[in-house]
Amino acid sequence: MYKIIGSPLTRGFRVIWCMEELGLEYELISAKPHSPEILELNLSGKVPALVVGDDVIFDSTAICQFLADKHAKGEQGDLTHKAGTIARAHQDSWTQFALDEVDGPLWTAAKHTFSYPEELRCKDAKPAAKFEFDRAIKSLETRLGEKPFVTGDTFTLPDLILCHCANWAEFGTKWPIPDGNAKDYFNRIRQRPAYKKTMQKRKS
Ligand SMILES: N[C@@H](CCC(=O)N[C@@H](CS)C(=O)NCC(=O)O)C(=O)O
Repeated sequence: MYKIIGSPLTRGFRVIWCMEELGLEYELISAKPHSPEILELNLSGKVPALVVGDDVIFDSTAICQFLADKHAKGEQGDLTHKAGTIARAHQDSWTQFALDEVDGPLWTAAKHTFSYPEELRCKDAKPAAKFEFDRAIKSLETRLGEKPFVTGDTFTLPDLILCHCANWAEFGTKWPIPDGNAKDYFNRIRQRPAYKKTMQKRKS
């Protein structure tokens, strides 16, 4: 059985949600960053990690893509398009967008608010990161258009990562998403049963 190390209050949320979408069995070790449970596996102390047999995989997106590649049942469903297709190239492009342009500014803001030692925190970093985040949301609104999900009709991994980032922004950093198609898109995704199940774990 898969073992997830990392709390649902962290990017571990993405991995739990992914498991729920795929209907997989897993054990959750709800460990905080730099806790003994993660340091035993990852010297950087970063969560999440996935234990697969004798191996350990780091990085939430790599873990989720691995799980989707391994367990997707449909031709183009279950979180991922098939490797080597144009649809997958667009999906991977969206994944990079989510990480570079949406996760990136959120992480910068977090580092300069609580993660870095106080003497390294820069007071101008947060507004600059917010500028970058707002620009990314505008770009999402334009590129998404009327589509239900970023790659079209199918819910894929970048939708999951983008929605996790939207939660991080709205509920954590307190950066609102303006009314419009991006906000509607996030609210639609939040209706998914696997998302609701994951949210329950976050609260319990
Ligand atoms: N790219 C990694 C980032 C992992 C990461 O930075 N996790 C945070 C918690 S969400 C952490 O453990 N931070 C502790 C640190 O940076 O030292 C992923 O997606 O898993």
